[in-house]
Amino acid sequence: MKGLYFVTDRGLCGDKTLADVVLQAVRGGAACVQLREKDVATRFFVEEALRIKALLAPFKAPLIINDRLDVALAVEADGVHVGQEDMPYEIARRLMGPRAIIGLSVETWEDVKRAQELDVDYLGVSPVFATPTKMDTKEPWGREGIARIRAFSRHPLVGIGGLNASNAEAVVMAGADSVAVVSAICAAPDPFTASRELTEIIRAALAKRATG
Ligand code: TZP
Ligand code: MG
Repeated sequence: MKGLYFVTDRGLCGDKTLADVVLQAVRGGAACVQLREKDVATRFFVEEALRIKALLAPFKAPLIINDRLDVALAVEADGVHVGQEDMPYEIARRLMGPRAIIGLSVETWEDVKRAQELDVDYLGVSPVFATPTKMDTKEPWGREGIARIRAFSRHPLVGIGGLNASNAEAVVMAGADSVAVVSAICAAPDPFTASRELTEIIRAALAKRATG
């Protein structure tokens, strides 16, 4: 998991359709899309996931479903992202198979320690900064938290929470391999340009980190 990771929120898309925002995000360079739906019926979730999957097919970006393993299996998504209260990793792996991308949110140092025994594909460091997009979060990790996890963990790190063009470089330099954003793309007046700008910032920071 590397680069820009786009997480959807249909409530933040304004007059734009979610599918259009996803398309602009991947055109702009997003390396991965997580479909995150909190308030839709299962039938609609499955249908939307199939639409987004078809839309992503020409791009290399994998489709990851937030939380709902049933939906991920139903649409044969590339992966699933689970939180600490969601389906246990081992069961998600058994059901999704060895090739699926499985991400796990870590909110505390205990979570990070426990995750070392799991072959998750990445840790979602949540939240990096406090954000109005998700209010029920624990203490933000900050850049120091990312650096501390980077020094300890064997997993790729995806930072999420309050990330945008003004702090993406610093978060990568602190050790994130990927920067996940919701509002920085969904609520942007031009999601394509926002995605392109973020993609370029992250690419440059990863190159700088690799050589520096
Ligand atoms: N998990 C932790 S913070 C967050 C999620 C889904 C929301 C991030 O939203 P934004 O708008 O990128 O701060
Ligand atoms: Mg969850």
